[in-house]
Order: sequence, then C-alpha cells, then structure tokens
Amino acid sequence: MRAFRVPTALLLGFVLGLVCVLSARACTADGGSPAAPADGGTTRTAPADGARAAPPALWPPPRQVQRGGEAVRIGTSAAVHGDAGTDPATLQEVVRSLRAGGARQVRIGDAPKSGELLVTVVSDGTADALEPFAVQPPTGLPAGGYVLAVGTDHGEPRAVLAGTDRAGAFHAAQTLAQLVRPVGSTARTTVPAVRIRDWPATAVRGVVEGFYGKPWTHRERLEQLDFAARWKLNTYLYSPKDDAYLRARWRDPYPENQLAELRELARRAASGHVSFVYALSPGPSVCYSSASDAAALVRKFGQLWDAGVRAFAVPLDDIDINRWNCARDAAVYGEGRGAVGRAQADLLNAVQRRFLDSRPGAAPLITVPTEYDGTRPSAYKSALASALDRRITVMWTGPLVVSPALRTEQAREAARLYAHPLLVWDNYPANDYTADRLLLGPYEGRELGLPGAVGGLTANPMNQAAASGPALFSVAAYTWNPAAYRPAAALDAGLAVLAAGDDEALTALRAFADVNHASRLNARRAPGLAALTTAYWRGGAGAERALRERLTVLAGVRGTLPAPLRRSAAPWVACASDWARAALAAMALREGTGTRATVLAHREAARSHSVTDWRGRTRTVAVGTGVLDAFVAKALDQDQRSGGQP
Ligand code: LTM
Repeated sequence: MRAFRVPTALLLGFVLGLVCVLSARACTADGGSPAAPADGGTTRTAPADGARAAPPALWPPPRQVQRGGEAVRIGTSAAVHGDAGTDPATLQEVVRSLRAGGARQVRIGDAPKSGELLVTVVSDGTADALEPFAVQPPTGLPAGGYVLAVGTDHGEPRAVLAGTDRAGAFHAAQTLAQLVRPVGSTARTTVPAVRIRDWPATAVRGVVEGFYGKPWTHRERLEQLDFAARWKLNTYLYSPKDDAYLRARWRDPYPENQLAELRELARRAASGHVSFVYALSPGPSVCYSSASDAAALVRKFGQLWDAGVRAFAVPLDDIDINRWNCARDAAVYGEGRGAVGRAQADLLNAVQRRFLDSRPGAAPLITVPTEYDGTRPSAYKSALASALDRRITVMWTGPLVVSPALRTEQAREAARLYAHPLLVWDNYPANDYTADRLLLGPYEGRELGLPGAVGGLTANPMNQAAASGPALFSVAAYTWNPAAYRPAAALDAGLAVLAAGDDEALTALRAFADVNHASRLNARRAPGLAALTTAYWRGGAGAERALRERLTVLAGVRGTLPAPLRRSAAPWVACASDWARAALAAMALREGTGTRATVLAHREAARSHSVTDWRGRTRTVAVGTGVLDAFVAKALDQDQRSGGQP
C-alpha cells in the first residue's frame, strides 16, 4: 500500500471541520427538490439550483459527514473503476445509482472523458484514490466501514467509495444510492459534494425469522434480504418455528423444491453482503449422547452447505429442560439442569469441530441456550459456559423473553455469565405471543452502549413481513449508529421507505402506525390520535377539524396504504378503517347529523375482525384499543344521557 499523503493544513482543516457527528435530524435538511431530468452533455459543475443542495437525510445516519463544494453533476455518461476485490453487486449498485441520476451510458473500467463523472470503488482499505479529497482513509475503521467522497479533482467530477473491506465498499454504494435518490424522493441528477466516514456500531446486525406461526413466504424472504442489503443490515437468521424441517423433522433432508429456495436465499444474501444463517432446532427430540443424532445433524448441515450456506446455528430454545428425550442421556449425563448444559455443549462442540472446522469459509456456530434470558446465574448456564467451545456464539433475549428495556450493563453481565461471544435475539417486533395486534412502533428502550457491548443484535419480526419493515428499518438505524438514533425519526423514515414516494400512502401509513403503536417496548396507545381526541373533548380551536381529518385518513386505509402492507395486515387494515368510520359516525351523532344505529353498525364491523394465532385460537383484532373504542363509547354514552336509545 502506498503511503497516504495529504497536505497537513488541508488534513487539519478537514479534521477540525469534521464534523458533525450527526444526529438523525441534524443531517436531514434536504434542500434538494427533485432534480430535472438529464439534458444531455456532461458539464463539470451542477446547475445553479442543485449546486448548493444539502446532502439528504441518510439512513442509517452516517457517523461523520462533511459538506463542502459544489455538487457534481451525473451527466448522461459516466465511468466506474473498481479495484480487483470489488464485487459485482457493488459495481451494479453504483451503476444503478448513476442510471437513476440520468446517466444513459456507464462504462466500467474505461478512463473518463473530460467532464465526465468517474466513480472509483476501493474494497481493500487503501486510500490513494481519496488523496484529492483530504479525507482520512478508512484505515482502522471496523469491518464494514467506509469513506465516501464526492467533489471535483482539478475541475473533474469525481466520487470515491473506499471500504475497509468489500462489505464497506458495498455499504458505501448504498449511501451513494441515497445521495442520488433520497428516501421518499425522486432521483437527483447531481450528487452533493460530501465527505463521509462511516462504520457500524456492532458487527452483526439483522433479523432472526424466529417466530411461531405462519412463516414468511419465499418472496418475502428475498425482499427482506434486499431490504437488509439496502439498509446495512448484514445478517438473516433462518429459524421459523413452523418450518417442519427445522424442528419436528430436523433429521430429514429437504426435498429438492425447498432446497432450491434455500439455495436462492443463500445466493441472494451473499450478493447483498448478508450472512444467511441456517438454524436447525433438534431440541424437541434429540438424544444428545447418540452418535447417530450428531451424524444426522451434520448430514443436514451438509445438505445446506452444498446449497451455499456458510453460517449455521443450533437453537435450543423452548424445549423441556426437565426431561431427556432418551434414557441414554440420563445414564451418560445424569440429572439436573447442569447435566443438560453439558449434554448440549457436547453436541454443539461436535458440530463446530467435526463439521465447521473442516470447512474453510464457515462462520463459527451460533446457539440459543435453553435458558436464553435474564442475568441470573444458574447451574445450566454455568455448565454450558464452561463446556462449550469458546468460539461458539450464544444468543440472549435480554432480561426477559420480550424485554421492554435492555441496558448495556445487563448485556455485559450476560456476556460474563455465558462466557461466550454474545448476540442479542430481540423479540421485537415479534407478535406471535400477542397475535391480535400489530406492533408498528419504533425500536426503543435499548441503551446506546448496547450494540458496542455485544457481538451483534438480531430482531425477531412479526409474522406479517411487510408490516415488520418500519420497525426493522429502525433496528437498522439503531444498530449502525446508536448515538444518532431517534426512534420517531427512524420510524418515520421507515414508513417513507414503505410509501415509496407516494404522499397519500405515507399519510395513511403514519395514521395507521399510530393506532398500532403500543407494545411492551412502549405502552403508549395511539399517541397521536389520543392527543387529537383529548383536544376534541376539550373543545380546543381547530380540534374537531383535525380529528375529522385524521379519522378520514384512517377510514380510507383500505385503499391508500401500500399494497404489500394491505396484503400482509389485511385484518388490521379493515379493523382500523371500521373503527375510524365508527368514530366519524360518533362525531356526526354528537353534531346531530348522524344516527346511533350507524355508529353501532360500524362498531360491530370493527369488532368482527379476527385472526387465528399459532396455537389455533381465534383472536379478535385490536387496533387503537383504549383510544378509538373509548372515543366511540364516550360519544354513545353522552348521546344516551341526552336521551338517545341505549
Ligand atoms: O425468543 C426465543 C429465543 N424463542 C421464542 C421465539 O421463537 C418467539 O418468537 C418469542 C416471542 O414469542 N419467544 C420465544 O421464547
């Protein structure tokens, strides 16, 4: 690597000028109105209206952003150079961004013509290409870190994406994509002049599809992998409890059609720098001391290895810790929870040593212990901790199974207790235990130091994939840059992503998310709507109009929410709409323009929506509970007192 030389004054200026260590809001000033379509020709500077456009809000918010100089114009043709290590997905992402910004011709590997934008991609942490920008190189940043610089060099438009590694370069390409096409906006034909240094707060960031009930579809999983790649999540742990080949039939090989899907998932994940972790759960029937069961486990993993999977887990959660599955285990290990910890460690060590160790490129094994929450020592935890191969990662759900809050010190305590690399399995926004509700609030209640204190964090989503998007988006923002994390802003950006530039859909999404806000992380029920109904009852100025507007939006969600969400969450969408109609009818009743019968009919419709939970129980769908129903009840009660029928 050649030495990196920058005039000291320039470097000092940059370091001093650096930097806004930005909060989510501090970098959101978006002066860039949607740019005009490309007009042909390649000019060196941006048109007047785009020249000083501030960088848009970037998600996850980068660590350090410095603005300066004139925006560069993409033009109708551009050149891209990638170093030997740059993977095709990164180059493809860069090309896609340039095309979105108006470049009709993008040449890879060619020298740029005069006035043409050149994008240079570096994937090995070297810094020569950054020399003209007086920005610190990515050297020393954590894995996945990068530097992105956009500006001019001797008057020529240039952009450099320099990753500490290939993943870093890929993340830089995602940031470039947002500079061209900001969240919720149309593409620009200019890229703001910026210097960004950015890196993740924790190594593993992602999703664990680990819930009970209807698993995500293959298509939803593919979409999730694309979503992860776009928002800098890098892990997807495949562990749906209802995939029979994961639990009940764990010994059986996958039939070819299912294997083909898993192969496709592994491939798609790899191209987006996402680690696809295949998690097999033998716990319900395994005999720990059986050589043939250990062989069956390894055989099954072998099938997945051949399909392209390189990361594996053996979750042992939610099994009966007080009962062996075979008499031999009692004879070999004895009785008690400590014995279970030793037995499990033997099996897991066998997978690590007999299977993974002999396969170059395999990631260390991950497990979910049977006691996977809390910070209290136990015979099980200490037996597992002392017998388990040091390299195996242990997953932990926090102080509780569904943890309302998670403190850094608790994670440190858990890491000491399990004495292994610790990965948080966070049961949010999972709703399998409360299947009547959607959990659309942001990720919150986690201390800022948490990501840095653990090996990573994966969130267990809802059965409803599209509805999980906004919360998962907020997880991505938190795990990348917790210091800049603002839950409400992150959620709103996640909603904007789902709305995909449709303003009406975004308005509907905001109203819908509000009435599905309450969770164990934040018990506030429909906070926005509650404020509106409170103002209405108080008779505040404009309160009636504001409430009517909000209810009208909610009443229309069947037609205005983005289609994937309507499909994913149909009963809640219908329920929200019916409650809003009941509330509007209640307002009409109070004004003397409506009837009690209409209110009652809408209320009945609102109460008619149901879902079946994973245990087969029918649950009445709950939306805006405590706010919408209370509003309608109060209006009916008032009407009755003033002489209406009960
Ligand atoms: O949390 C873990 C490790 N296991 C299960 C999950 O599969 C389930 O989705 C959540 C929420 O109900 N609870 C669990 O105990």
